[in-house]
Amino acid sequence: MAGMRDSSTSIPIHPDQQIVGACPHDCPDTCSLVTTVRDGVATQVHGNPAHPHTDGALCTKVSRYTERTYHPERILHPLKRTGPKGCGQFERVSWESALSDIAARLSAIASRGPDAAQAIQPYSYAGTMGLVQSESIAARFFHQLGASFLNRTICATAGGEGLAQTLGRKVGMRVEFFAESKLIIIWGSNSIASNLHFWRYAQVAKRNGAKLICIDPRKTETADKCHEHIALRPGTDAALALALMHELIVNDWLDHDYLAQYTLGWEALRAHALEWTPERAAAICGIAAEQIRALARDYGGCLQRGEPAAIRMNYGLQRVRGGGNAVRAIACLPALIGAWRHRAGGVLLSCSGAFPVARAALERPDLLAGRTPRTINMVTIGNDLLRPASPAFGPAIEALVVYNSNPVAVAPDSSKVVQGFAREDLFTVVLEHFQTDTADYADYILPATTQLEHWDVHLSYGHTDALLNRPAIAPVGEAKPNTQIFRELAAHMGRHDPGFLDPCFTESDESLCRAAYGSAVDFELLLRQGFATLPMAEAPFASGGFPTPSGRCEFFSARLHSQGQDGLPTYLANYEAVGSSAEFPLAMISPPARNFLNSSFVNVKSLRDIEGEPIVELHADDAQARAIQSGDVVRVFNQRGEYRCKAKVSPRARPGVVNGLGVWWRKLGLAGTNVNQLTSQNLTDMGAGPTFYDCLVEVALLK
Ligand SMILES: Nc1nc2c(c(=O)[nH]1)N[C@H]1C(S)=C(S)[C@@H](COP(=O)(O)OP(=O)(O)OC[C@H]3O[C@@H](n4cnc5c(=O)[nH]c(N)nc54)[C@H](O)[C@@H]3O)O[C@H]1N2
Ligand SMILES: Nc1nc2c(c(=O)[nH]1)N[C@H]1C(S)=C(S)[C@@H](COP(=O)(O)OP(=O)(O)OC[C@H]3O[C@@H](n4cnc5c(=O)[nH]c(N)nc54)[C@H](O)[C@@H]3O)O[C@H]1N2
Ligand SMILES: [Mo]
Repeated sequence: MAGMRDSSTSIPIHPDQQIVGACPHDCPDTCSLVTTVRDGVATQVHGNPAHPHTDGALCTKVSRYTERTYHPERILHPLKRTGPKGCGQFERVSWESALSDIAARLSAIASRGPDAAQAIQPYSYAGTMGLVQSESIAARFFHQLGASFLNRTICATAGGEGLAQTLGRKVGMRVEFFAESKLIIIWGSNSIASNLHFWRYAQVAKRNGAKLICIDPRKTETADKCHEHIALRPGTDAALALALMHELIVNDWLDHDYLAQYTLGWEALRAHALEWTPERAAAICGIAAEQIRALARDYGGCLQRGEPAAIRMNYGLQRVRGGGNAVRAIACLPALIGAWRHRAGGVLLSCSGAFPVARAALERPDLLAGRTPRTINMVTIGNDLLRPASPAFGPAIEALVVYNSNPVAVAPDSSKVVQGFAREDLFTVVLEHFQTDTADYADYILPATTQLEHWDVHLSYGHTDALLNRPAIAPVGEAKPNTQIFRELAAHMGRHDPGFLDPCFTESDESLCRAAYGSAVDFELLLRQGFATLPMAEAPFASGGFPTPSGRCEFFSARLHSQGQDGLPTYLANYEAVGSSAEFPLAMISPPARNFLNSSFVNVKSLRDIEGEPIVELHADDAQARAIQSGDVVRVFNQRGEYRCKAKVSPRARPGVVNGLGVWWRKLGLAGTNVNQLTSQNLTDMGAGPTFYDCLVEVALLK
């Protein structure tokens, strides 16, 4: 792009470059970014106006991206621990010394016997969603090593499995068509905070007369802007969905033709739903039966008027024991009224299943060469780090390599997690941008590049465009892309195991970017414009064609049934249901803070200033009963631990439910705690996911 001209002299000055990239964060929006670079320095990041979903707009967090990249606390060179674990004392070392020591330590473990490398555990999630900087060279590295697998469950597996068992995989409506819907049910999602670009489509629909209904225990900023808000108790969504079906059935607001042609198990579901009167569900959900009837009138009314009805689910509702079943129950609803017949009707939770990612080409599972290492669930890392060797478990975890994740802050049941990370006999390597709570426990911290500094390709779980990220600037300090760190670590491992000298460990990032989609996405188009829309039907299930074994929307899942589960979507009470404990009477949810992304950005001061302090929102009745006022420092506690924060008496909290917002860095919170001090390692009904929002607590003034 042409540089600016000084009007007095007409001499070009400071020609700015505009580099097109992609937002790497774990967010459904996956925006197309444009970074302005002057003299090798990124001066600004803004939303790409040429990308329809981004439409030139970014969230507050990512529009501050240069503040994060050039943060004075960026880790700029490898660090080696000098003090006790967790105290955060490190000294600068060279890459050569760090990598050769790490390779020697890992090789020593792996060389003890055929399955010994299982004592080495990778731990990663979606710090970057990039296909290349997440599991490409890293996966090859751990496959070659024979390290334990990691089941990456911490976010979405309950809902993902619920969708897979109902619609076939993570597929759904195309997000842009929400703009044409006449009824939008926003279910378990604070879209303004965490799915802003969907919200823009919902706003268009609203201006064109659509009704918006929000189903969420918390009166979020999204609920404020909807016509109606149903503030149910956490973990009761399946009961609500079944009662909604009940009303559709008794009023005969059903698309009988769609049900007959394109669904499986209707008679059984019908009988099951008829047991769910609005009164029965209302008592469980803690809402009025009339609200359920009104919801059914709105939803069934769309069928009667021939108007499209759409549901935007998000992952908030599946972080409870029955999360998979809840997603299943909701995913069934569009088929009852034939909403899928319209391109602006149906449901969307995630559309990531639409992307033809060549995972095997990136990850090379063939490097396992017949070995089948055990799998560790990332949600239970707290318990697993503390487990001794046993025939059932295998070896104790002796080495941990963490990248793209901050488990000490984000994993449930922090006291266990911290205890595990504090083990003096655990060798821990953390690839990071910052000295997070997790990095404090590392033996080595290795500096990783940010999105402005490396290549990548992306999918999205909230729209159907593939994106390319070009590096805008050179790596800051001595930082290296994750891929490069694993390439160099592999080269050092090659001294101990020649398998690491395979050419697959020298493949470049650009080559990996090309390999990620193979020929399924036009890479030249990605290079030219930064994004490429997947070819997809506008109304994918208008005439059935679900990617399930039967090709139908599976109300009844034979696969679930064969696993000993209920084959029909059903309501499962929370592990920690309201009323089940006299000691801990309040349900706590801990949804995202708008200006953080999980625990990312907590250390960006301008964003932390907007969030203020760690808070727990309480309803006035619950606050009054405990003589708590806004601004008081409180203890939120249960059998697992205690979290200190400030109380905020707020109409956003419903009676009996408190909201502990955001995953703060422990060391930036009060008394070195965050909300995961309270959450449990219990797993969801499907997908072995976390149950962050299935958690009973008590709140008291700090004496
Ligand atoms: N700003 C911001 N954006 C984010 C994130 C962030 O931390 N900050 N996180 C990102 C990540 S990792 C993800 S997975 C996505 C999606 O992440 P989600 O967690 O789905 O994000 P939200 O939509 O903000 O929050 C979920 C909503 O569900 C509500 N909720 C909690 N329990 C229940 C329940 O039992 N039933 C119902 N109906 N609702 C419930 C919460 O009050 C909250 O408003 O968002 C991403 N986007
Ligand atoms: N109580 C409670 N806990 C939760 C949630 C909740 O709602 N409530 N949400 C859960 C959810 S949905 C999720 S997805 C998880 C998220 O948990 P994580 O995936 O751990 O997400 P972040 O906390 O954002 O941490 C990501 C880290 O990766 C680093 N990173 C980013 N890019 C790169 C890179 O290119 N290379 C390297 N080496 N590092 C990089 C960042 O600096 C950051 O510290 O948290 C879960 N925890
Ligand atoms: Mo997530």
